[in-house]
Parts: sequence; structure tokens; C-alpha cells
Amino acid sequence: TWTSSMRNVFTETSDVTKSIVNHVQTSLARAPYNLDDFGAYQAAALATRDNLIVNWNETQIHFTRKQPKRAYYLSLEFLMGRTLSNALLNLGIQPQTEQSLSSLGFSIEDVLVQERDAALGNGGLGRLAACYLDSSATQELPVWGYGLRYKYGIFMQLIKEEDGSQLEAPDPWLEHQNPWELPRLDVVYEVRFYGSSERLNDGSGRAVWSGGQEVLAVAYDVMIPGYGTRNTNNLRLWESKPKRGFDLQSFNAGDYEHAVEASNSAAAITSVLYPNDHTTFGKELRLKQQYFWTAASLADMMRRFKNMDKPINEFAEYNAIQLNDTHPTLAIVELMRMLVDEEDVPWSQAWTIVTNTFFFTNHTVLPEALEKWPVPLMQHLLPRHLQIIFDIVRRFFLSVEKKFPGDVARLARMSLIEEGFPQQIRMANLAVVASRKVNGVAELHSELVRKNLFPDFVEFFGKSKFSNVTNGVTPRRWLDQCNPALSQLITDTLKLPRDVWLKDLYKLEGLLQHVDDPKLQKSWAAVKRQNKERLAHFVEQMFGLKVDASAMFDVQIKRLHEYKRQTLNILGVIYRYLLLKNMTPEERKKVNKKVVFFAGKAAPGYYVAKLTIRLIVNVSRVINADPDTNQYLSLFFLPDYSVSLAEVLIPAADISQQISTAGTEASGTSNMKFCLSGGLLLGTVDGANIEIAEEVGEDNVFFFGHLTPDVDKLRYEHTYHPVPVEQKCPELAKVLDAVSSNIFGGNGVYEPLLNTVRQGDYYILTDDFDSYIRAVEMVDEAYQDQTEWIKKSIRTTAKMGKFSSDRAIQDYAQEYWNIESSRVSE
Ligand code: 26W
Repeated sequence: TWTSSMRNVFTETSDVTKSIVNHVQTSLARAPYNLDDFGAYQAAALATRDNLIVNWNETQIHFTRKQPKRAYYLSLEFLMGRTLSNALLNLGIQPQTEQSLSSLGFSIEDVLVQERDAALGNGGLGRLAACYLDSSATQELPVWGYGLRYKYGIFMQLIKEEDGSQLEAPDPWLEHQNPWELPRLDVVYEVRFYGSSERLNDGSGRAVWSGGQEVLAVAYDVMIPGYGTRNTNNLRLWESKPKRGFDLQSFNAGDYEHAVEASNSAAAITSVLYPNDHTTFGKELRLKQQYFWTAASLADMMRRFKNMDKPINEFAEYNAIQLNDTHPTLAIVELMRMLVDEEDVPWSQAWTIVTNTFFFTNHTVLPEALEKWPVPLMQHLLPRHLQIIFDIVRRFFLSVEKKFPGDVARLARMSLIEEGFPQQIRMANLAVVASRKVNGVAELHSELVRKNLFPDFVEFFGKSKFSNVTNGVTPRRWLDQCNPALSQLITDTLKLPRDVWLKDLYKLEGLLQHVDDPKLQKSWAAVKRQNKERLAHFVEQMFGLKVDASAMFDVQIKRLHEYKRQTLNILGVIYRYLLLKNMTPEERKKVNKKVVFFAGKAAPGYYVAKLTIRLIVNVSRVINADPDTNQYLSLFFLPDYSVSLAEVLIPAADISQQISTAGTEASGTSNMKFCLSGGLLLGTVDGANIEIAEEVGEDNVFFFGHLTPDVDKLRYEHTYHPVPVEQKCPELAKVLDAVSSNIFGGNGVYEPLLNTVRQGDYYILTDDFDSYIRAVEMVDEAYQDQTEWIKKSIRTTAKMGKFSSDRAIQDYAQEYWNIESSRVSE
């Protein structure tokens, strides 16, 4: 009865319709006659989810039986975006669902946009994690993600009408029930905080940690379907919850506040994503999040491992753990604690297991992003873990001392503890010491990781421990889904089924042999135009202003940060505006028309980044209202940047700006997404821009600016031989003065932002401005020859094979994790 009654994925339109209607009637308890788009979305989501669950279940059973080595991706952030359209694509039931919705009176486009983004991340690191999950499932690899189920994701960004500045509002994304998660109320672990740790002093190194506060971690599973396969992996997110509802004694005594105190503090752990990108302030709640998450995840892995009945010594043969930046570094200490204190494994054996299990990815060289935790805080919150850290330090010191006797300075540099008041624990050093391999996220960045961040460790452990895995993006979301017209054109041109090239992106190279075909050029241009019109329409709705889709679309979208130099871009726009203003109407007619788009959030406490947004918004208000120039130049800051907004912006770009100070952007991933949609790259010689140029050829990108090795020298000059900006870069000085002169309003509010350029100029705008302006001129010139431009665009897309996250995940699976694919049978 069981097997004959089990259902499979619905592939017939009529079954999809039945399922949707059934969910409207039962799950939603709604009547069909007043169903709105949101209701239709909910029902379609539930119908799709049923299919996902079937495959998800099969996959879990498959791998439980098979007992392969598994890999776990530990990330505090997963920036998933919307799920429904991706699920339909991967299940292969998009056309059927479209048809079914249409027969019920709904358009699928209107239904899909009802979904709220799952925005449990800040930026690049979180979106990378999402792309990696997609590729792992698509490649049928036994990979799970582990993260936190924040009640509030990244804040919603509003722009204040009065002054153009950023306002933050909460993102209550779980307001409506979330169909994409399965609450696993039976998968629960206890996580301890505070208390005290007593060493046993029996020579075993063991200790007993007791007392303090115990919090429950409850699992929520998010299904991650692969493309063109039944394999559906799991992303397990933890929610915190009090161990006991509330303190009954206080409750009975009428002290209600005290009664719920503990329960509030437990729930607070997973209440909100920290909105900081690249900085940390040593906040206790952040450390609590990190431990809560790593402890629950490791307990879960250990339970799964023990169910296999293998000796504990083989833990690393069955488990690989990738640390997404230093945020999960406590997992190292926690596994030591579990092995030594709970499994009775001798220290050195435990250390061997640990150092064979972990792999560490570094995502930034900015010093302010390197996590450090005050020793007193660790002592208070995790007393046993502090003991273990000091034990690791002691043994590590002995081994360094043995190799480099008497080299005290080296010991101080390499120590996991930074001296000072208070002492601080250097999480990056801990991650390096305990990991089997360490990688950066692009060739240049991996080189900087070796040369600038960890040179002593390279010398100590040897070069082979440090390598590179260049980032990648999933072509399913970032080409097929967000740019369906281009995907179709590629399929037609390559004469290959879509699912072939979408799984082997190197196949795009086949476009090269058609570059000179006028028919392809024409269709290629038409697709771009169509995407630009979609964006123009979107912006017109939002701002009530006309947008000229025949103008060049120039886009910079990413977190606001000084090193990313949105400031350079906006100062360049002002420069262009002033030039236009000074031209005769006749002269203006020869200028390349341009629409500039910005989007991105600033960390709520990052003053200069918020000022930059305010400047962009106010410049846009002046420029867009200027009848002399606004046909030639307009500017938009699109609020509340998100994955979904990126999906509209990226396909519409003629060019994207990737203009970080050389040596600061570890990789960048939007650069890859733009190029995949045929948007050319205006950028510095930094991060993955370099590898993109290597692939497409330097004549197909627009590079400018000083190179990484020059940057330190320039900064030295700024400090010791400063030259006033008027002298060094008169054109830039004029732009700064224009802002100071109040033509964009503000009455002096922008001075602190302008002064970052006038004084110190850490991100070398004064050194790069002239070459930036020249590069922009070259872009304008190139755009005049539309045929040449389209050819560059086709060549760019054609050479993006390397930047598929499928390639990146293959690198990790083979060179790092040593895991194998296994297909769930049909
Ligand atoms: C502790 C505060 C904090 C928070 C986030 C420190 C560091 C981070 C991330 C590592 C910042 C980040 O997202 N880095 C970006 O990672 C992307 C994926 O590898 C790269 O493409 C970007 O260049 C890098 O800035």
C-alpha cells in the first residue's frame, strides 16, 4: 500500500492546477472568487513545496543509506532572495505552472513578485553562500548549509523625503507563514552559556562545564533543489528558544517581568541579523549568535555521524566543514570540547581530527573586518572554550618555538592572543592554525592573504595549505531566471538544449563563432533594449520621471563602503554634470546620453557611507530637474537594494562600475553577474575583475587606476608629503568645491565626506580621479560604435564559463572536501 500510494513530482498541468486549488481550499481556507495575487502566490508556493518535499525526502533517505562523506557550509548569512521561480525552474515545472495559473486567471509574473525576499545576509558573502548551495545540489553533492533563522533579516532601507538620507526599518519577513521551511520541532539541542568550567586534573585534559544558562536550538529546514536533478539538499537554520517557557516561581509571586526575562534573552539570540558588513564591535550578542549556531550545528553533525556507528577517530573521513569567514571559528573550539570532554578522546588525537575537518575561507583583507573577541568576554560567556583556546595557544607556541627558537617577535605576531587591555582573541589566526586549507576568493586576493595577512603562517605550515578558489555565481538565477530573453537567444544560437549549457557554462564559448553575425548582433541588442525598458518602466513607476531607454545605462550596486568608492562615481557624475552645464546646446547634442543607477545599503552606524547616499540622492534631485541637461544625464538612487532588485538591474546594464581601490575588493561577484548578462566592466585592477579581463581580453574591459603595489606608497605619500587636492588634481578640486558651494544643498553637511578625500585620502581618489575620468571617456567613445559595443558584449558573455559557481563548487569538492556526487534515482 505504501509504495503504491506514494506520490511523485507533479509534471502534468492538470495535477498542478488540482494541487493549487486544493491548497486554496484547505491550507489557505479561502474561496476562489476573491483570491488575489498574493493568495495565488501562497497556493502556488504550497503546491510547489509539496514537490520539493518529495524530492528532499528522497535525497535525505538516499544519503542516509549511502553514508558518504559529507560537507557542511557554515555561514552566518544566506542571502537567498525569492524561491518560487527558482524552485519551478529546478523542478522543471515552470511552463506547467504558468499555464495552470493562467487557466485560473492569474499571470505568473504578477504572482512571482508577491514573494518577499529571504534576506538573511548583508552582501557578497551571504549571496555567495546561496549560489554555492544551488551549485552543490545541482551537482548532486552531499552538502548541507547551516545558519541562523533570524526573525528580522537585513533592514529595509527608506530614503527620507526631507533630506535624502537613509532610514532603517525592520524586515519582518516571517510575518506571513514561510512555505519554504519545514519546522523540525523534534530536532532540538541544548546550548549552554556562562557558568563555570572545572578541569578534572586527571591528566586527561578534560573539564566539566556546568551552570549558567541553557538555551534550546530548534531546526528549520529549507529545501535546496538542484537544477535538472531530483537531488534536493538541506539548509538547516537554527532558532533560539527558552528551555523553560518562563520562571514559574516569579510568575506565581506576581513578578511577571522577571518571569519572562530569561525567555526573552533566549529568544533574542536569533532575533536579528547584524547589519554590519566588514566591521564588528565585539558585541556580546554577536558572540552568543556565533556560539549558539556552531554548537547546535556540531551537535547535529555528531548525532548524524554517530548514527553511522563508525569509530570517532574517523570523524574527519566523513565530515568536512567549510568556515565562511571567521564567523564560525568557535566551531573549532566546540569540536575540541566535544571530543575531549564528552567523547573522552585524548587531546592530540582530537586535534588531529579537528585539523583534518575544517577549511577556512577568508573574504576580506580589510583590517577592521578581522574578528577579535575580548578575553574577559569569552571568559564570562564561554569559560570552557577560553581554557581550550589557551591550551591550543600553548601547544602552538611550543611548535613555533621549536621551528624558530627564540624568535619572540614572530611568536607575538602569530599568537592567537593579542596583548593589550584587554587581551583579544584573534579568530583568523585560530582559524588558520586549525584548518586543513585556507583560501582567498580570487587569485589576487589569495596572494594578498598569503603575503599580507598570514605570511608567518605560510612560512610555518608551508605554501600548499594556502590556495585559491575564485568565486562564482549560479547561472540559473543570474542568467536564465533574471534574463530569460538572453537565455533563449543563447539556446537558439548555440543550438544546444538550455539544460546543457546551464550546467556547463564553458559552452557559452560557442557564441564566439557567431560574434560577427549581424542577425545575432541585432537580436542581442534587442534583448538588452527590452531589459532596459523593463528597468525604465520600473523606475518611472517609482519616481514618476521618464527614463530614456536609448541612453547608456551605467550601474553601481553594492553595499556602501569607502573602499568600494561610490564616492568616486558620484564625484565623476558631478564632473560630467558641470561639463554639460558649461556646454552650448549644440555641443550637448554630441554627448553620449547616460542614465546612472546606484543602489545599496549603508551600515546604520557608518556615518560617511550614509552621507554618501545623501549626496547621491540630492545630486540626483538637482540633475534630474535641470532642463538644460537632463536629456543627457540623469541619476537614480534606487532604495532598498535586494536580490530581487539586482535581478531587474543587472540584465539592463550596458556597463557596471567595479571601482574599488586596488587590493581592497577580495573578489566581487556582481561583476560576474553583469558580464554574464553582457554588461561591460568599468573597473580597477582588483579582485576578480582581473580574472574577468584575463578571460574576455583587456580590449573588452575598461580598466583604470593605480595597481595594488602602488597603493601603500601613495598612502605613505599622503601622510608624509601631502599635496593639496587643488594642486594634485584640479578637476577633482573643482568638483569638491561645487559640492561645498551648496549647489546640491546640505549647507555644509557633506564636509566630513569631502574631507575624507581632501585629507588623508586613504582610498586614493585624488590619485585615481584623472584616470577614472579618462576611462569613462573611453566608455563613451566605445558606445558610439554600437556594432563594436555589441560585439564586446557578446564576447564578454561568451567567456564567463569560469565564473559559474558550479566550477567553484567543483574546486571545493575535489581540492578541499574530498566528497563525491551521487544521484537520487528517478
Ligand atoms: C564581522 C563583520 C563582518 C561581516 C561580514 C566581517 C566581514 C564580513 C564579510 C566577509 C564581508 C563580505 O561580504 N566580503 C565579500 O565577500 C564576497 C564573497 O567572497 C566578495 O566577493 C567581496 O569582494 C567581499 O567584500
